Amino acid sequence: MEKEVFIGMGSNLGERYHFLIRGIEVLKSKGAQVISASDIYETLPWGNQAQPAYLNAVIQIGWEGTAQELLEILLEIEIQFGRVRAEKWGARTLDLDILVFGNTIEHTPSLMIPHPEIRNRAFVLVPWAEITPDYKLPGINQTIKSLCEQLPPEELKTVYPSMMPIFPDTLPL
Ligand code: PH2
Ligand code: MG
Ligand code: MG
Repeated sequence: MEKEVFIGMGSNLGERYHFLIRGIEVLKSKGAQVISASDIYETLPWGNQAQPAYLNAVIQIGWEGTAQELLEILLEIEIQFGRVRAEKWGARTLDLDILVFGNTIEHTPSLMIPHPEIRNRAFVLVPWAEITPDYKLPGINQTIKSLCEQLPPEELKTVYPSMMPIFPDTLPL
């Protein structure tokens, strides 16, 4: 049965916009059914602040396979777009995180779903609230909109709407 999955996308190196758009296209070619996509936001780096600003977005997809299969495909796509893992929370060309996978709750070293940091991150909650504000996180009886409203104001200030459309007619590259 097809699972409803949310994916957080981020890029802060090179052709950031291109990486997000192409990332979605490659994901589609691997069998993901793209249901909706947020706008793209420009966000200040969270964690290690000595790195360039990010572009972030959240997409909602339908996925027939397992979470492990999806995870492997996301890692493949990250590598295809030149990602090199040097340090935790370091700069990256493309980061694709499974935020939620159906109703699955799994906390193993290779897979943590729902993603444990969702509640603290404006760069995830703000784009997400745009596409499915009333969606309730599995295991937590709270909507995305309400989690967003609970973010500290200084955290909300790290997220700026970007002028970039997520589905342009022509790609920049
Ligand atoms: N991702 C991180 C670390 N810090 N900051 C922003 N603004 N956006 C991100 O996607 C991001 C981050 C690790 O995955
Ligand atoms: Mg990641
Ligand atoms: Mg991440």
